[in-house]
Amino acid sequence: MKLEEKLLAKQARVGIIGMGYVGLPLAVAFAQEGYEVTGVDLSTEKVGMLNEGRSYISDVEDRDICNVLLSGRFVATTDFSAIQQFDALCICVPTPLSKQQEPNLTYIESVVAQLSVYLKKDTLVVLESTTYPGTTDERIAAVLAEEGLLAGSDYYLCYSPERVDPGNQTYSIRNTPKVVGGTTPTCLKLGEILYSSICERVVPVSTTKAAEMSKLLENTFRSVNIAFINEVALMCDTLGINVWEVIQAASTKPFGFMPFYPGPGIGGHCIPLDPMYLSWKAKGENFFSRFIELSQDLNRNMPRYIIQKVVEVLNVQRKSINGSRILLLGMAYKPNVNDLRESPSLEIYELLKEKGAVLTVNDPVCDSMSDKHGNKVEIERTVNEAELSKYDCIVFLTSHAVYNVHAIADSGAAILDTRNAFAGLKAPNVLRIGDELTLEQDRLLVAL
Ligand code: SAJ
Repeated sequence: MKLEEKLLAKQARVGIIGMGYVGLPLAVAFAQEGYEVTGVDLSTEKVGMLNEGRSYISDVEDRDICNVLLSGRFVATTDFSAIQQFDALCICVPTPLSKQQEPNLTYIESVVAQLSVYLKKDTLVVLESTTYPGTTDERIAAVLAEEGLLAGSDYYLCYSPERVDPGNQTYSIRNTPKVVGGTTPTCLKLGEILYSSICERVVPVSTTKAAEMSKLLENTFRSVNIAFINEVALMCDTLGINVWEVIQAASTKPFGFMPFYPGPGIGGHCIPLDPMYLSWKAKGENFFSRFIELSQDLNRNMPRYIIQKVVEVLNVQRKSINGSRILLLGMAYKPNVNDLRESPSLEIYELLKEKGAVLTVNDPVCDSMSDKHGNKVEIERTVNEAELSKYDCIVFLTSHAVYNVHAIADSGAAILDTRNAFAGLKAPNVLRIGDELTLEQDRLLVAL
């Protein structure tokens, strides 16, 4: 049976390389659709958990894995030679940045090395990892061509960006449109057939570069707009205007405006990193993206702004950071996800620690944390509301749904709200970023 027929009949054997927040949901989706799926990962621990029906990804339930295991449609392995059995495979490995803020494609390169050994003829290969325009052509097609494997005739090659939004309860793989670019028209057609089985809408584009660029546009759009609203927050702080009120008012415009919100910085493995892939590639062609560099600078300096606000909150109480008891609420990079990667909360922790603060770290969703030296940091998993008044400052960093902001505000402790989570509460002891502090100082002093 030809590959196209196998894909249409869902008799193709599908391999997903990289069992992370992108690969695991994808593997489960294909298995639930009836394909025989093998998840390949370097981690024996992850593979072991998966084959025992246990998930380590917030958006994938244990029962989802158990069901596809029991149906015989899913198995996980660390053995990359399994590649030789696949009719189609999706590469969902990390694309981090180096210390010099340059693309680190070592994970992709090691998978391509395995492909050159095990790739079966006529297999469809799809790269999903977020990367700079040209990666699929230069780092997969060109490398395999040196081994005599020609994309479009010996195998088929596409790029299709992942659009996973961890914690999003509305959008899943099925109802999120899927962009696909192929190295040749036949490659594209096969990619469309594969993804049409699990996505309601597949969006074909002319080349793999266009698909790679579309993903970076999506994420750079977010990074630049978040940086802009962070700058507006600093401006409002200086002008004595409440930025949150201003955003709410601007959001009433039914067209031509899209709200973004200030915060303590940006985290996750996408928004802080992906724009640097684009600016690095552009720089290689002597194009310097000032927008991307500026937005990175603004976003990465927000933790220092938060420290400055903590100083102001303590100063009202005639206290210094050194020796003050400070509680950090929310270490995850965004609400309701067990993920600390690039979280600005981590930098705020380090900056306050350097200044001698006596820190308590709280996060009901994240189960473990290390400091920049790799030392384990105890995480308080619940909020002991009776004890909150002992803190000189509470810094609210991540709006986990389980936090009871009313009870936290009622503690009477000085609270620095970096997410406008306490909006609407008449609590003089709560001070917001991007708002006038001086007006609040008197009220805070009175409240304390
Ligand atoms: N953030 C703000 N202000 C905002 C929005 C976000 O400070 O107005 C911060 C968040 O707190 C977080 C960071 O930016 O620390 C990233 O936020 P995010 O919502 O983009 O979270 P991610 O990185 O998990 O999810 C993103 C996708 N998010 C959405 O589409 C809403 C999307 O940007 C990417 O498709 C996806 O990661 C990915 O994997 O590339």
